[in-house]
Amino acid sequence: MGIEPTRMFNFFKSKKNRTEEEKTAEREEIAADTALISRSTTDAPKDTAETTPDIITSEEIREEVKPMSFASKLRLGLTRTRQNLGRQLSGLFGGGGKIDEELYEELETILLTADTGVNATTQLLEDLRKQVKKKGLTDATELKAALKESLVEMLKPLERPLDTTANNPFVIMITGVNGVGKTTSIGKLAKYFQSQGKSVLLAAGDTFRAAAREQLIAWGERNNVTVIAPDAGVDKKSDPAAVIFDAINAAKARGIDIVLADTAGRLTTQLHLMEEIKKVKRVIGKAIPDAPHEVMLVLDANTGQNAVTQVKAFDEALNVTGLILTKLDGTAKGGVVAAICGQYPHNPPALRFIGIGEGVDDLRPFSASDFVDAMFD
Ligand SMILES: Nc1nc2c(ncn2[C@@H]2O[C@H](COP(=O)(O)OP(=O)(O)OP(=O)(O)O)[C@@H](O)[C@H]2O)c(=O)[nH]1
Ligand SMILES: [Mg+2]
Repeated sequence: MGIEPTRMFNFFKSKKNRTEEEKTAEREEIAADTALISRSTTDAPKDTAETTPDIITSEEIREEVKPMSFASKLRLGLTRTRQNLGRQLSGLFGGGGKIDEELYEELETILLTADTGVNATTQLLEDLRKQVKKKGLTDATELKAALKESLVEMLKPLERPLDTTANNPFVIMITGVNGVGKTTSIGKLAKYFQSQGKSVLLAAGDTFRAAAREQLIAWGERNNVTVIAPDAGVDKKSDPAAVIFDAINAAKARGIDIVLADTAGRLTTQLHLMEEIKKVKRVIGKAIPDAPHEVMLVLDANTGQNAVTQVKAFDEALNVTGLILTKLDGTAKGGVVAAICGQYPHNPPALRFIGIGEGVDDLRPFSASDFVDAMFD
């Protein structure tokens, strides 16, 4: 947005052709303002010398600037989930009392509001009832520990870290709906694999948005990683499958360990785009017969129950092997992790990583017990 040429001209003209009268008026105005400012500073109470200055010890400063551990960050990130769930559970269990049907019913409502989903909630309550019977629990205060135990047990099957050692290059195809954090997660993953001594190559397979290419190249530069991207000067949109195919061949030639292939965001209802992503997968298989070795679906924790629907639709189209759950920082919907288990009670897809911030280090392998600890007070 710029100033229109005519308006700009008038502005200069008016500045230049002001009368002496106008100039004097302006000088007086400025002088009045200055007097007001100096008066307000001289009139200020002189109590600054009498108050004791804040003393901050160097230890406190060091504590303040110390990089936070991932566990503390996870705890901080899940504050809203914890406040939502924890406060209600404390209200329910804290005062003690009998374990009766009314209590189970209230617990059911609390779990559902934390986006745990119907299936997972039913499963959790069943497990809790079993524990109460087996351990002979009688008081409500004992239920919190029991619920934590049930949750850890439920989430444990999600905890299956990604093993990339079986293939070289190991090809990871990233997919998901728009804006969930695919490209950001690729940047974080590049750093993660590099820290394990692995070489990484990025494939800019999101040829839909012009900015996507630049975004990935920026990540590549920051991490000192090669990015295979379509030529910026080409008008016609490049075929994402072809870009990723070239990237895999480049990785083979260079002896790279990991290929991270970005793709454009798409809604599961956009059938032509779902067909396109299936084609991307097929073409990857032409570069290396058993590739992609991981089809990673990125989910935004803020979408709550919708994330479960996305897992189902992408799994049907692509056979998803792993998940990344992003933006757990600042959401009250952390219970969605349990909802995913509820959808796949026997064999849930592996939750490989969780994202708890926009920084390059804000991605870590999922741990069920750390997660549940961070969810509760
Ligand atoms: N707070 C927070 N923000 C995140 C996290 N992961 C990604 N983001 C932000 O989410 C926004 C979208 O991220 P992208 O990586 O561009 O998402 P995308 O899925 O590649 O988007 P499209 O390519 O447009 O579909 C950016 O502002 C990221 O910084 C996270 O774990 N926490
Ligand atoms: Mg992207």
